[in-house]
Amino acid sequence: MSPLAQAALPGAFERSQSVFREQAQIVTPGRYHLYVASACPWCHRTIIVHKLKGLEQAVGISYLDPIRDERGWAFTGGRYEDPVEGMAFLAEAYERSRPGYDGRLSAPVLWDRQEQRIVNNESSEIIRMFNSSPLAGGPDLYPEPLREKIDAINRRIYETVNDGVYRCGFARRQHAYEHAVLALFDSLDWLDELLGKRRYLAGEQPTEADWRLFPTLVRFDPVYVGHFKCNLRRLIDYRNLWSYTRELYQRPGVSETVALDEIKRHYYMTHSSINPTRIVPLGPLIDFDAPPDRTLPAI
Ligand SMILES: N[C@@H](CCC(=O)N[C@@H](CS)C(=O)NCC(=O)O)C(=O)O
Repeated sequence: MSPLAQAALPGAFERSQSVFREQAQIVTPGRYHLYVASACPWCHRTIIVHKLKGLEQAVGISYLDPIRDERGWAFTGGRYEDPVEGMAFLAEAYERSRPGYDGRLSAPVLWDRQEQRIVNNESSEIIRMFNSSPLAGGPDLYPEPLREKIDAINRRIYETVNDGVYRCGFARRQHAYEHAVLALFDSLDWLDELLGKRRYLAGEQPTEADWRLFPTLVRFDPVYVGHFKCNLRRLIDYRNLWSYTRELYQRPGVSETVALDEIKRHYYMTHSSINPTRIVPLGPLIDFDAPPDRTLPAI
C-alpha cells in the first residue's frame, strides 16, 4: 500500500515533512554544525555517516538530552551542551532561522554558523551532503552505479521499517496498527532472505541504505518490540538480519555511536501517552559483540 493509502487508514500515524530543505556544499571547515540526539534514529544515521566520512574536524556536533518534554529537545548541561551558539533549547535554532516558526522542532538539524540559520533538518539529505563533501574521506556511500538500487531499497525500508515502527507504535486504531505491523514484518522477512544471499543491501560494500537501516535494527529488541508493539518476532529470531546487525555494529567507529542507555530512556521516558509510568525496562540482555554467524554464498 502506498504511503497515501496507509495515511488514509483511520488512526494511522502520519509523519510530517521536514521543512528546511536547502542543499549546502560543505566546503568550508567549521562553517556547519550538527545538532543531534544520540537516541533518535534519524539523528543516528547522520552521526554514523559523519563518523565514517571522517568529518569530525570539519563539522562540529552538539548532543541534545535524550529526554524531551513539551519544550522540545534541550541542552541541559554536561555532555548535552551547545558551546557553539549557547542555545538551551533546539527551538532557538528554529526561531532564529524563521522568527515566529510554529512547526515541528525535530532533530537532526544542520546549522550554518556563518548565516546563523538552519540549512536542513532532513536526515536523508544531511547524509548525502556529508557523503559528497570535498572535506570528507572514507568510502562513497552513494556510488553512481548503485543509486537506483539504493533508492528503491531505501523507499521500502523507510515506509515499512524506519517509519514503519513508528506507524506501529503511534497507531491510534487496531486496524492501522495491524496494517503497519504486517508490512513491517513482511519487510523484515524480505531483508532476512536478501541478507542470506548478499553481504550488504546493495552489494559487497555497505552503502547509505545499510546505514539508514542500522539505527532501526539496533533499537528493535531494546525498544520497538515492547514499546511500539512490534512483536511478531524479535530481531534475534532472524538469523541473517541479526548477524548483519552485529557485523555493522562491529565495523570500526560504529559501536561508539550506539548509546543504548540513552535510546531506552528517550523512548520510555518521552512518550508518556504510550508509557505513562516512564519506567525504563532493564532488559533485554543483548550482545551486539557476539561473533557474526551468517553463511553467505561464495562470490
Ligand atoms: N524526517 C526527519 C524526521 C526527524 C524526526 O522525526 N526526529 C524526531 C526525533 S526521533 C523529533 O525530533 N521529534 C520531535 C518533534 O517532532 O517535535 C528526518 O529524517 O530527519
